[in-house]
Amino acid sequence: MRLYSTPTSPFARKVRIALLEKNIQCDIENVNLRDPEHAGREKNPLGKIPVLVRNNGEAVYDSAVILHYLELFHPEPALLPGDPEEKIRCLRLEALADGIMDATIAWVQEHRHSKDCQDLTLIGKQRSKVQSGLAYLQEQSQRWTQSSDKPLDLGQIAVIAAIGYVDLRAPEFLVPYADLHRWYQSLRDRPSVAETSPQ
Ligand SMILES: N[C@@H](CCC(=O)N[C@@H](CS)C(=O)NCC(=O)O)C(=O)O
Repeated sequence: MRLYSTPTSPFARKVRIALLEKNIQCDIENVNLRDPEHAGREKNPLGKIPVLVRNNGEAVYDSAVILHYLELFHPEPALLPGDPEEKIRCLRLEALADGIMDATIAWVQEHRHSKDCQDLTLIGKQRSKVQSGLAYLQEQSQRWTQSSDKPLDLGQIAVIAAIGYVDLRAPEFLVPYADLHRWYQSLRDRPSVAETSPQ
């Protein structure tokens, strides 16, 4: 299998953490998203990464579908709870974390424009999505205990990727959420988290 990725993509990080947690061998190919001809583009008509190319050549995207694929075809260790209620909570957490990533990316892209070209309404709107998402995660994180021998669940994997990305691009956003940041830091040395840390 081959994963088209970038070193900083939080969506690709979700997949990279899951691959490591499940101990699945996969070639990682970093692409340059600024290159209109990048290798992942022909595999996904949207031109987005991550894209996982299976051994039979078939492409799987987006990150949520890739995680689903890994769970179906490489079920051990399970990243989703068996109980239906817990499973939906876990998938909802993934959706929230993905939303935080989307809003952070939109905020970063707008913020990169020169000051006189920035859409301040958009910046404010995206920032507030990130903040309310983080506030909810902070509340949830009180219930998350993690031991190094227990696999992460899929929701937590997505949350790690989201917090790591906010920490990379706008660390000041995390300041009001010290407990959440502490939870993230407590996982820093876990191999799947350490090896995928965005540089
Ligand atoms: N919903 C998608 C989002 C993927 C995404 O936004 N990827 C970004 C990199 S973090 C990308 O490829 N951007 C390039 C583009 O939009 O052309 C997923 O979960 O995989």
